[in-house]
Amino acid sequence: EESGGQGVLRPGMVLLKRYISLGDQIEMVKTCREIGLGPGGFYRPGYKNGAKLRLQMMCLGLNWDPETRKYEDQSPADGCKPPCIPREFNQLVETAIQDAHGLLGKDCTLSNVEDMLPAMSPDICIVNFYTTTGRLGLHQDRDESSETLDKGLPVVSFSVGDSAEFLYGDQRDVNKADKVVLESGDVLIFGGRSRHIFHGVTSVIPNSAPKALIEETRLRPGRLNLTFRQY
Ligand code: AKG
Repeated sequence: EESGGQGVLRPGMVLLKRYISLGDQIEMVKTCREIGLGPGGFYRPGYKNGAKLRLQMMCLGLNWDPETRKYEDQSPADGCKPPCIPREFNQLVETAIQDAHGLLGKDCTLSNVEDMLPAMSPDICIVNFYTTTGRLGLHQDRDESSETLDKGLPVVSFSVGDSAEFLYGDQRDVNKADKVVLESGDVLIFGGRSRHIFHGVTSVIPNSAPKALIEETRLRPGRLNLTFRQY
């Protein structure tokens, strides 16, 4: 089933369409490129079975290793400490959660929006770059602390560049999953009762990035995705 637009996609899951300004998207690309070329920067991670992920990744704050499924203090690619999360990224995450609360609050049957979608202070940012052939299979984000998972502290995801088809659902079954297109500037938040959803990226849509973004940044064809979590 395909979902179109802005709003509450399911309990605890909110999509803010075209939320990040073009100026902020441009800064985000430039900042990620600069950090990504340095120590603890982009690399092509692998799973335990030896298969490589179909994307480039770097972790900020803490390193998450898809091979061990653990958070650690150094990147497995070069042994360096993960770079810090830029302050302006975290500020954007905080205001996005507040604006999501504003949306949830419009539904007057909800007495406390924080029960539906708890607030969080990110200490981890995973930056993924997908080329136009990139993808990511359905999975759950469940390697954070049991406190975070029990409380349903949200994952906040920024999309920049080419659009992507994003699947989400209660089971690891693409046929039972819902689909939404994530475009450049979109912010997706999933916490509360949606914290454990299966989710993944089935395809990146070529030539769908805003022209001005490409002109200003010379971003390669593909999609940059930043997910923020609290360990
Ligand atoms: C993850 O990093 O866990 C993701 O699922 C990324 C999803 C996306 O690229 O939109």
